[in-house]
Amino acid sequence: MILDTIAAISTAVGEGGIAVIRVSGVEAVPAVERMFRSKSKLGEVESHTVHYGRIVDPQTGEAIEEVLVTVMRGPRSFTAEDVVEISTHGGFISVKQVLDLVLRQPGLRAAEPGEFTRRAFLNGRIDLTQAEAVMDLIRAKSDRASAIALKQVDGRLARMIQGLRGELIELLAHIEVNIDYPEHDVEAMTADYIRTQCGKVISRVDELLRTANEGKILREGITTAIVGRPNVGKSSLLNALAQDNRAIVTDIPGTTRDVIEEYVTVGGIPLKLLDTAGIRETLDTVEQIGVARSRAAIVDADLILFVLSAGNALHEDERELLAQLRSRQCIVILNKSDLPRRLELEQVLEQMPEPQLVQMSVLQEQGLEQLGDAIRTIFFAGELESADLTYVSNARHIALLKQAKAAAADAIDAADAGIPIDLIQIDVRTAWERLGEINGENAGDSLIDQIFSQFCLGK
Ligand SMILES: Nc1nc2c(ncn2[C@@H]2O[C@H](COP(=O)(O)OP(=O)(O)O)[C@@H](O)[C@H]2O)c(=O)[nH]1
Ligand SMILES: [Mg+2]
Repeated sequence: MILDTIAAISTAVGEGGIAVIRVSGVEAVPAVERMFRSKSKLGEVESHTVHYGRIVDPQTGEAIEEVLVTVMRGPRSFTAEDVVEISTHGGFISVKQVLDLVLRQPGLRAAEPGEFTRRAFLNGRIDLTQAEAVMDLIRAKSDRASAIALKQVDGRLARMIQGLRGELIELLAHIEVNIDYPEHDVEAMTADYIRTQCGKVISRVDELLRTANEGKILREGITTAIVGRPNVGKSSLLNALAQDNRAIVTDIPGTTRDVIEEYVTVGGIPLKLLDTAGIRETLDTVEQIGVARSRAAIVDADLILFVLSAGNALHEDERELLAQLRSRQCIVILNKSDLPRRLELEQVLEQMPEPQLVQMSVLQEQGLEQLGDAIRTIFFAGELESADLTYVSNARHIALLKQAKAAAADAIDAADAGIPIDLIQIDVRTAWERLGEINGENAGDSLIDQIFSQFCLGK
């Protein structure tokens, strides 16, 4: 049982149209009612209704804010407890004053980061995968990442994991009976049952794991470095993809000196795009540091967009870079294809035999779509899976799914080898426990602490 009532500012700190203070727990309604002057008596209003009024310090009678108060009674609320949300004018001071006043009420204390979501979990309204998805949703940097997170908030993965655990618990019960009443023919049946149930679990876990790679990409984005000689149009490309003048573009070689980072979506795929300093020999100290950072970005990137200018013959530096990039996920972009062609394609092919090649003119906004196609070809074999798929994208889930699968496979091997049922039971139980760590039914306090500590305050 959770007894205390918690409160925090749930909107981002800073100036804004409105700010929201969220209060959750048994004291939420009476505490806010004490400081709320309005036609409505909060203790008597219907759940899920909004009320206009003023927040007044009950001790001094001083009016502090003009607000809207929303009352959501448990269990139909975010935390499954009574929740009151006070919407104040945006800004910092008055929100803080209202919060301070709320926190002065008996039985109230400040919420810790993630504590509202944690209560939703502890009260059984959501499982751990759903709680983690709430965080993913907040952090999502692309439409797709957000759509995937929303499905998970909705409980898709939760239901799947529960289903798998259900299969295993049936099996465990069956084994239990068999251990208590050992008869030979039942034992043979049990070995068969182990094979079918564990087989089912393995194939469904495999299905989930198949989405892991794509899920991770769609969630976190592909780290993509734009590299090439100075003045080939790297910063122009970043700006075109970001639809913003994010990087400075000039015709002076060596304009970009630091790595510029921007999240963009190309052909439905989120990229974490890095614009880098043009790679060349230079005596300028600052530019030298920039070039070193470009080389470091190349090492870390999942994908490299190597930009060449069609209007220039291949430079020695480019020849070298191409050779280095041969074994990497790389797309060669032939930019400035609006200019008379001076670049000879054969020279590129000498260094990189089968490049993904995209002709482009950033200036004339040509070739950007083909770039999206090329990225899809590399990472998704051309097609994005239907948006309907349940993705696992969280590294924690992926690791646990693999462990559960390994335990289920051990159980089958043991059954095939004629190992006594009570020993096989251990493997089945391990698989069941690992799946329970995913949805939190079998997660220790320290794991739960660690997950919720990553949340922001007020969520
Ligand atoms: N003709 C032509 N010029 C371009 C194209 N893309 C970029 N530029 C020009 O090339 C110059 C260098 O561009 P910039 O993006 O700063 O190159 P960076 O040094 O590689 O980042 C600028 O004057 C751009 O306007 C293109 O497709 N065609
Ligand atoms: Mg640049």
